[in-house]
Amino acid sequence: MSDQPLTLTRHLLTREETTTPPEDLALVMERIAVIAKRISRKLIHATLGGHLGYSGDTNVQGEQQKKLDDWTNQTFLEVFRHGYPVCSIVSEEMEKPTHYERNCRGRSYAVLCDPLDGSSNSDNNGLLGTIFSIRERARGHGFDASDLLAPGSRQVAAGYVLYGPATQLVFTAGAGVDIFTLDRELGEFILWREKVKMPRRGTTYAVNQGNASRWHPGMRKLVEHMTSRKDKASSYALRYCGCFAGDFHRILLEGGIYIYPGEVLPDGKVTNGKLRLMYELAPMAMVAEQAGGRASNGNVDILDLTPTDIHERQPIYIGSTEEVTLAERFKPES
Ligand code: AFP
Repeated sequence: MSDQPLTLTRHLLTREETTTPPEDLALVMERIAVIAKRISRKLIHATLGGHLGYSGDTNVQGEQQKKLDDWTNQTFLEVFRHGYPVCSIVSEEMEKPTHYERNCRGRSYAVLCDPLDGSSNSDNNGLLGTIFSIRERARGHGFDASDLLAPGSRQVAAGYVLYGPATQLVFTAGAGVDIFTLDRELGEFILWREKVKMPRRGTTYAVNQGNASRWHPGMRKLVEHMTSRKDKASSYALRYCGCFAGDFHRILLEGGIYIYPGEVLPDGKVTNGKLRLMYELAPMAMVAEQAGGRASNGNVDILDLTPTDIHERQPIYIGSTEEVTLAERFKPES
């Protein structure tokens, strides 16, 4: 490690390129870093501590909650209770935003999050993540989230934490993508890579191929195209771990594409897939674009979509420019 480890907070306070005041970003990210450290520590002790399995509750999406889903969501709420200048939390696990009036002074922000991404991996020691998006609240906003229903291009910052062999925090505030690794002895996120660039083309694709019988014909043709190359050098390998943050991280560093398409139901109705626009897709799209990659719903760039609901879902094609542009050519969603 370098003799002069650059911590997340110092890095944020000493850069000049963002339009959002660096002090605000540092205050918000200090809270997110505390949450990430708490989750990282909890996960290390989760197996022997009896924190695995289902809680018996379902979330707003009708999905069964794991004990860790609930715990990580509560951790967000506890830590941001004293989280000025963040006055609202929007989470996958809560139907409505939680609002902290005491933090609402002057310029204020909302944090939108998937507290534990890939939670089905929690019972098998697999990869897990936390995805976050930071948006500035409109002056005079109310208790609801209506002012937040704006395109992802309005995010002021976004990123994710990946709990793997190392805990890493990936962050962008619109001036490139930086990756920090948690030094457990120091208890600090230390800058590992600055202004990361995603390769223009990759050699892997990530998709739940078990759903293929419900894909649109265009989506099936796309995967057929990607897997039909005879020469090994230009063919794609399938890599899918069931944690968006984990699959995306590989693509950020090595290139390729992650896909979660819409599905055609037996009655012919078409779904928007599984992933949520505001706290899963928009933040990852901001990271992808800032690293030189792309994110599309098959027709429109993810960052141009205006959500109509905080829990809206959209199909996603995200990763290297070449693969996302190739995917769009197959019109996978029509
Ligand atoms: P959770 O955030 O509810 O755990 O869902 C994980 C996820 O949204 C994403 O991280 C995975 O890539 C995707 O779902 C996996 O879904 P399938 O099990 O349908 O492949």
